[in-house]
Amino acid sequence: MPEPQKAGAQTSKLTLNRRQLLRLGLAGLGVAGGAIALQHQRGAAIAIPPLPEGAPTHGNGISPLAMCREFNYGTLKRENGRTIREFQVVAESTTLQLTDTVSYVAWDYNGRVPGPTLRATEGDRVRIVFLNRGGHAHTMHFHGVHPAEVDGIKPVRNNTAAIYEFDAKPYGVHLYHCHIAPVARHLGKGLHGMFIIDPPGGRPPADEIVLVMAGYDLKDRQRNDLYAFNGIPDYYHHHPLPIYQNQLVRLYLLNVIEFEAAVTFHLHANFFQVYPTGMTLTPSHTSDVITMGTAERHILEFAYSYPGKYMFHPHQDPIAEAGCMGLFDVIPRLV
Ligand SMILES: [Cu+2]
Repeated sequence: MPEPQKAGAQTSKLTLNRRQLLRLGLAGLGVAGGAIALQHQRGAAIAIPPLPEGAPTHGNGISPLAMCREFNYGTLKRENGRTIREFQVVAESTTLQLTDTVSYVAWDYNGRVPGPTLRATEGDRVRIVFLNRGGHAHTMHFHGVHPAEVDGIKPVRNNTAAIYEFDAKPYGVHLYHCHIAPVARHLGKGLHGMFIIDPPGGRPPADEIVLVMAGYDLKDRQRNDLYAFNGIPDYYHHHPLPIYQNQLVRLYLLNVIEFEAAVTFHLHANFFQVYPTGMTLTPSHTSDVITMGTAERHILEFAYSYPGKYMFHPHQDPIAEAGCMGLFDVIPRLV
């Protein structure tokens, strides 16, 4: 039975008991489906278009069409008079069918690339119970403000567990990733995901969508051969992402492409409002292209006036043409 590693002084009193570890150990892929809630709509008339039938999963266990609107709010627990938002994350290894001819052994969190979109509200006490079953040492390093002891740089050996516990702050769109060297390899093989901290009062209602841009260095030669939104190259190119005409879309956009100093994101036939790092409630500016370094992320908001299919992609066209290409399918909404 694996022994949990202490992630730091803050968590030194926390020990996974045998039953908890057993539950984690047996949960396996099932963890990916646990504690997942669909969007908070806060009572507003936000509608999500039905997804096309039969969208393939390519080994992720979840279609990127569904993944982009899936948020993991964890499980709320009450301990010593305090509410804890607890997440369970398992590092694994999963074979992804990246293209018709390329299958790839990814390293992943909860059986999917990118990992689950973890979501909390500023001020929440969050606890991430991390079990490493990936076959190599891995970690979870969160961006945000927290003590050094839970910064996720201490290796968690295969078949051991760690607990990261801290107060979620500040609000914004953040990320987590493995921090074992070479980080570009561990992160690039799939060990990355988005960490959204909502402002205490929330944000106005919108159709909320997550897009993570990543690259695949298939031959371990420090350069990417394929790129993707949400794990699978060209997925939204072949399976356009439906959104409703004239309805606000809130895009949580993260760039984790290694080996490129920066990439851009361009939206066709529209303009978006930019909320830098999601750390403001008012937009900084409006554009149809934004430049993002590795690990940079923003909230972009827009609505489409006209139905039809519209591309989104980096404006470095070779990157777009190597898989980082998608389409929004804007559907008229009958009211
Ligand atoms: Cu790792």
